[in-house]
Amino acid sequence: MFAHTFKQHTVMAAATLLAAFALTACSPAAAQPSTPPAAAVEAAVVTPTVVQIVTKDHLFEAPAEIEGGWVTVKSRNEGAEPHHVQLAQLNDGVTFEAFVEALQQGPEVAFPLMSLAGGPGPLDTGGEAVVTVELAPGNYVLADFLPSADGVPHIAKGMLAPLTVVAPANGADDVTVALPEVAGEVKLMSFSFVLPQEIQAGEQVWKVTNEGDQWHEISLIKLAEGKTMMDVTHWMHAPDGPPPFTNVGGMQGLDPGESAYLHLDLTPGEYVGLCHIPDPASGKEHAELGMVMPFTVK
Ligand SMILES: [Cu+2]
Repeated sequence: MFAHTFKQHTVMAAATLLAAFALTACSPAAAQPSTPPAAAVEAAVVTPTVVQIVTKDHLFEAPAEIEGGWVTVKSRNEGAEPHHVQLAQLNDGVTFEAFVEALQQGPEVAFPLMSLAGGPGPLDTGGEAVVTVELAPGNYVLADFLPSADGVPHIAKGMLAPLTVVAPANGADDVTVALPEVAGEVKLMSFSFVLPQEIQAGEQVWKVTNEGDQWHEISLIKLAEGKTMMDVTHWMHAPDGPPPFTNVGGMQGLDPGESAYLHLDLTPGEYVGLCHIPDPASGKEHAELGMVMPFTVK
């Protein structure tokens, strides 16, 4: 996001400079018409790279290497269980092997080694989700932290994969990436959500920004007909029968200050936004600390 804004400023500054130069050059006499200065420095506009990821029980089908910058990540769940795709960048010098070793020592050892870059949220079988995230070149992992019915997280069942992000071949400095048109803004705070005031059904993109002081996400569930948030809470504590909701994606965890784009195609109904990330201080899920937000799609 910062890079994008900076680029716009650079282009504008260059255009101003060129315009000033053109005025000086032309002032003594009426010169012959020339190309408008703005056109001379206009950057090529490209759309984000698209990456398709398939989740199964329990593995990711994904490329091992992709080009970075703004990337549209699509996920499709071909597993029987719900899955999400968390993209996380490993700190400089941290290898995949070192990260796996750290995970075996516990999250308090592994988590400080990574920053969260978003990703498609939880989906039920057959579900599809799309997000657009900014990925700086580096070593990443794809991870699924959702637990199976036996309580074991998918990350421990094979859903942890290395991903190398390389600099874009077309040279990020020469292009402007066309970001999605935004229909609504979502703010992730410690510990609450700000959602668009009115949410209409249909295709739309939300810009999701973490304005909190720690990792946050927004998982979206759609309540089954006649079910309430109370039913969801009861089911989450003691699953009994089919869930009273469906998983419809969302934006996986983002670092504080980061933004990403969540592409949605919503049908009318009752929904809830949730953050399942644990609070380091209390160990509680953010949902328990207030990050539960019911909303209606008309
Ligand atoms: Cu949170």
